[in-house]
Amino acid sequence: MNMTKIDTSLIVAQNDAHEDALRADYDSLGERLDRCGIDIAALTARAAAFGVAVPSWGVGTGGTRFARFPGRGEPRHIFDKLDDCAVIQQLTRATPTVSLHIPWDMADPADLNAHAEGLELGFDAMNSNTFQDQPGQARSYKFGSLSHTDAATRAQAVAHNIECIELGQKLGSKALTVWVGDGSNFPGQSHFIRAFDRYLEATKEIYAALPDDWHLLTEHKMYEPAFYSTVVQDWGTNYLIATELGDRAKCLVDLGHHAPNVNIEMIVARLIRFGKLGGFHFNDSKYGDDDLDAGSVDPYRLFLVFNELVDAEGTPGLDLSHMLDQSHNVTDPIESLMISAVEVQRAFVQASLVDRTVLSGYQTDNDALMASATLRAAFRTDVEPILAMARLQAGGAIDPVAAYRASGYREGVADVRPAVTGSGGGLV
Ligand code: LRH
Ligand code: MN
Ligand code: MN
Repeated sequence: MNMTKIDTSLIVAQNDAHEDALRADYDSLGERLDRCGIDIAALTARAAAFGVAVPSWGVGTGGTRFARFPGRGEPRHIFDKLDDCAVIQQLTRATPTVSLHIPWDMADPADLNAHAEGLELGFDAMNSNTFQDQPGQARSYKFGSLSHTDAATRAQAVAHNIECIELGQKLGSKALTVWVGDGSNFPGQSHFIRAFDRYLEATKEIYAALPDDWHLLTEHKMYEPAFYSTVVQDWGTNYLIATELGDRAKCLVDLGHHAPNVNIEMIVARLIRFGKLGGFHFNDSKYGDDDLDAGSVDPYRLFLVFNELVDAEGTPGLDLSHMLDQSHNVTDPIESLMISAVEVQRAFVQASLVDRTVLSGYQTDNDALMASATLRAAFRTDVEPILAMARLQAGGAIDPVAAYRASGYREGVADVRPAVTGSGGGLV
């Protein structure tokens, strides 16, 4: 059963209005790329094969610790969230999977599978949550989870992660992403070495429960919610964790989790070199973990990250989980996620244009100016016709936001999903 969320005839009608112009732009770009020895059809197929997972939590309006201003038709539960994710995939054809957050999305796996199958969606990495307390939970995470001083609290956090793996196995997931908020707010509050030892010991128990064909992705973050020290604060610590745990433990890089001005693309290259890059949470930021739409502030940085990834293609064992991780406070989350998925795909295609033989020659000759110009030439190329053609050929929309707005989907769900009033802060 295919539960199409947007009427396909509407997409066809919308595309009809744009198709002639797209074909003209596509042909013209094709000629230009051909002069550089690049086959536009092959590049379009490459774009079409690219996918980034949508975070289930991203389709609800986000918030800050000050306030949350819900929009119309907020998803009530994971099944509404999956419906919204299906719209994103139907129109962009770039988001075939959804990344769940447990327990926010806890439901019967048979129901989750049936609903996702009907929407032609799959499940990507599972995300555990030991940074909030849940109703009825025996021990509190106020002072940490996997690194907590209390053994029973650590055991509870380990058990939750194993539960996430077990649920994920029933959903066809192949990775567990572990992010903990553990840390301290005051100098002296926590013993750095002992806290990290406790974290390692607990995380090894999770790793022991990992199926052979799974990855354990640990996600570092410099600060927040702890403001003085964080147990898994940077890529160095993350690398140590992945190395201590074993081959199937890899580092997840969330673009918003670094100090301002940090050279993230270089971290990416280092992790690739030592076989420890596992995946991404894409978003953009200006100041910290802003969770802004991918590519909205610094698209060149996103391109530079993909430049490393494309350069490393074919590296044995490089098998990445690409996910978005964003909070949409002032936009319709479906629109933001569609635009973001396309921006990530755009960076991938632009990075695929880099002439690596030429670049390597400039690097060898220490021709800094021409090396950087080679990258910028790829970044400046407007690959929109390739992205739009990939969508058109796959049954998506040439202009996803326009098609979405014309469909009236948001108004339709607002009629059946009760209005939600604003609240204080929070992620959910
Ligand atoms: C932490 C984080 C992590 C969580 C998500 C909700 O800031 O990036 O990935 O699971 O946000
Ligand atoms: Mn994240
Ligand atoms: Mn984050």
